[in-house]
Amino acid sequence: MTITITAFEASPDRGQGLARDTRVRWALEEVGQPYEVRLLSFLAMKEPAHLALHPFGQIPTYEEGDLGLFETGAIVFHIAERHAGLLPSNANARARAIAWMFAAVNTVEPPILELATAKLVESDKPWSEERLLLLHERVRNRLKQISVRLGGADWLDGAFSAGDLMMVHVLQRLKPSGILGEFSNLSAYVARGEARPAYKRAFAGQLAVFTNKNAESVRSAVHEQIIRSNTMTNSIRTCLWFKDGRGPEAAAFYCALIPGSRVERIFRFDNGMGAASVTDFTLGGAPYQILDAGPHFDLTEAVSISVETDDQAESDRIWYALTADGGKESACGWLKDRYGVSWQVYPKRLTELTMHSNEAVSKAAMAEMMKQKKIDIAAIEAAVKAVT
Ligand SMILES: N[C@@H](CCC(=O)N[C@@H](CS)C(=O)NCC(=O)O)C(=O)O
Repeated sequence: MTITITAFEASPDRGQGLARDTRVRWALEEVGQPYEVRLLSFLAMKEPAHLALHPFGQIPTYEEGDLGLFETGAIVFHIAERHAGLLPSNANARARAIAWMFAAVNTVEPPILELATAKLVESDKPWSEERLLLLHERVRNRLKQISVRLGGADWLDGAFSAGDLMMVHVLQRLKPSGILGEFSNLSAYVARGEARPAYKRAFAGQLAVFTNKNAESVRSAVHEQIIRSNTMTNSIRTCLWFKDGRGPEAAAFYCALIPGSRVERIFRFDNGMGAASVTDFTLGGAPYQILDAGPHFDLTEAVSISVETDDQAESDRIWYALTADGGKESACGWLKDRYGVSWQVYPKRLTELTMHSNEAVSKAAMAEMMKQKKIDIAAIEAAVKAVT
């Protein structure tokens, strides 16, 4: 009977193997069962067809004939029960291996996920540093306990089992944090898991999805789904990539600041590394989107929001609000706001003068503008007057 599992069409971890289909792929590779993979977009995961299979609208799922399963613990357990290679035949050893599977998802994974989520979405909070210390300590304690139990052994309880498979995959998420590196036997344990041929095949399989689709589709998969949705009114938007979980907050701030703006909708999802979101909004009539989905890209001055205002007073109002609370003045009417987005803010008189048909006027206006940070239109008018 064909086995079909589901996985992210565009995994937010960009093929690092953290998405949980990797552990199911690994289990199937260990027991030598062929399988097919159905790739899902974030929105398809929340549609009725997938919800019938997975009540929480997540990946992975497992289908085999009439059987539909969700939860990686249950899926890997099912695979291990049906096929030799992942659970010992001795009844007590088998029960202990199953205990390690539960320990991985029930006792070890929750604090690790909490730490990852706190780093991703709470780092701007005033209490973040204190909370991160606490969460690090909680994770460190768990690792200490596993490290003591593992000691110098290769695996947690005798031969490699489904318990090790689950534990190694859970611990992998900690690799970038450096905490795992504090425990040399645990680092070696994870490396030992990753060196298994079955793991390598599973990793390559999930990486191929990312490589085939490339980074572009991480963004476009979400965007495509939004275009298809009924609530969409505009099909073209400038999309800004955020990575710190403050996308919805930024959109609300911009909309409160610029007349004729509104937040149209916020779509939140868990991208496997923590909370992510897509915020559609209209800024002074222009459609924008913020895709806030992890640390892959940085904002840059190469993309800026250009605001032409009626007069100096309106420019000043917007300028002061955008440069406040961590924003930064740049040159010639440019600034970077507290979220790292670049803006150009200038009264429309500046455009009239710098694009004037009289070259002496446009040159004088341009030369004066180049000296300024916030645009001072009176000084520019004076410079123009001096040459005409
Ligand atoms: N406890 C579940 C967790 C499943 C899970 O969190 N899946 C993530 C991907 S690794 C997901 O689908 N996230 C998207 C979402 O929740 O919307 C399991 O082990 O299967």
